[in-house]
Amino acid sequence: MAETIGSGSSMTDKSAKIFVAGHRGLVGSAIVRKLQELGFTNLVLRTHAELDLTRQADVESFFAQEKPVYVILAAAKVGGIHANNTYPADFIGVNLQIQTNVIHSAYQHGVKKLLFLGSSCIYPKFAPQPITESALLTGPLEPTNEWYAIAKIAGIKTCQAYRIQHGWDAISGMPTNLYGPNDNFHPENSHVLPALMRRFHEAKVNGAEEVVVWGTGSPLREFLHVDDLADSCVFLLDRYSGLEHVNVGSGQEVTIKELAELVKEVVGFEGKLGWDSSKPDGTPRKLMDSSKLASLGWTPKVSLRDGLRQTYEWYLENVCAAKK
Ligand code: GFB
Repeated sequence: MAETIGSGSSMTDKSAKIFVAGHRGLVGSAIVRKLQELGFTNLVLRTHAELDLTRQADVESFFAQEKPVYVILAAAKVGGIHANNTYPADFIGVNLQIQTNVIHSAYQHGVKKLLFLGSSCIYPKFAPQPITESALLTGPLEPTNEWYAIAKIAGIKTCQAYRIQHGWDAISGMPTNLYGPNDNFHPENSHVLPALMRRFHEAKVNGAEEVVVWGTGSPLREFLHVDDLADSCVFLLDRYSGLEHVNVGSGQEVTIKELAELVKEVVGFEGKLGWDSSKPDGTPRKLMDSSKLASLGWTPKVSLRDGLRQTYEWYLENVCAAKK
C-alpha cells in the first residue's frame, strides 16, 4: 500500500471512534489523557474484567459490535528484568494471544488504522549503538527478555504482513524504557525506575541506612516519559503510514548507578547505596536511534529530572495516599 510519511493530518474527525486497548496501564492511560486533551470525544475503553483480550471469540464480538475506526494496541503483559526472566510462558503466550486477536479482528471489522506498540528489547543484545530500526533480526536477543521480545517482533511482523497482503494500514512504534504515572511499582516485578522510587521512598520513611540496587550499576538505559510516548503515538497514527516500525526514544541515557543517584535525590533519601550483583544486569546498553521519528517532525519534551519529580509526586498522591 502507498506510504504517507510526515505529510498532513489524517485524523481530522475528533468524533472518530478510537479503541485504546490497555487503557488502565502506564502507556494506555497516557494515550487516553493525550487524546482527551486533543479533543477526541469517542474513545472506546474496556477493562480487563470487561474484555479479556486473550479470548479470541470475545475480541471478535467486541469489534463486530463497536467497529472502531482507529486502534491503539497498548495492552500487553509487561514487567521488568526479573518478571521477564521468571514468567517466560506468560510473556510470550499472553502477548502473542492479545496482539494476534486484536490485530486480526481489527482488520476483519474494517478498522482504518492500527498502531501496535513494542519495545526496545526487540533488538539484538549487542546491536550497534544507537540502535537503528534496521538492526531488527540481525543478531541474538538478550536472554532475560527474549520471550517478550519474540512476541513483540511477531507483532511488528504481523502488522507488516497484513499491510503487504491486504493493503491494511497497520503501523508499529518501538518505545524505549518508559516511566510515569500509573506505572507498576511492584518491588520485584516492576521496571527499575518505579522499583527504585518505591525502595528509596520506603527507606526514607522507615529511616533505613541503605538501599540495595540490583546488578552492577553499569548498564546504560534510555528513559522516556510516558506523556512524550503518548504524544508520539498520536503523531504516528496521524502522520505515519509505513511498513517499517519507528523507534521512539528520548536520547536521555544514564547508567543504572546514575539513575539510582537521581532517584535518591528526587525522593530525598540520605542513606547509602548498596549493590546486589547476584541480580542480572541484562542488556549492557540499548540507546535508540530516533532520527527517523525526528525527521518526521516529532521530538520529546520532558527531561528525565522533571519527569522523575512529576512521577514521584504522582506516586505520593496516588500510591502512598491510597494505602493510608
Ligand atoms: O528496568 P529493568 O527491569 O529492565 O532493568 P531492562 C534495568 C536495569 O536496572 C537492569 C537494574 O540492569 C537491572 O539489573 N536494576 C537495578 C533493577 N535495580 C533494579 C530493581 O530494583 N528492579 C529492576 N527491575 N531492575 C526490560 C525488559 O529490560 O525492559 C522488558 O525485561 C522491556 O522486556 C523493558 O523491554 C523495557 O531494561 O533490563
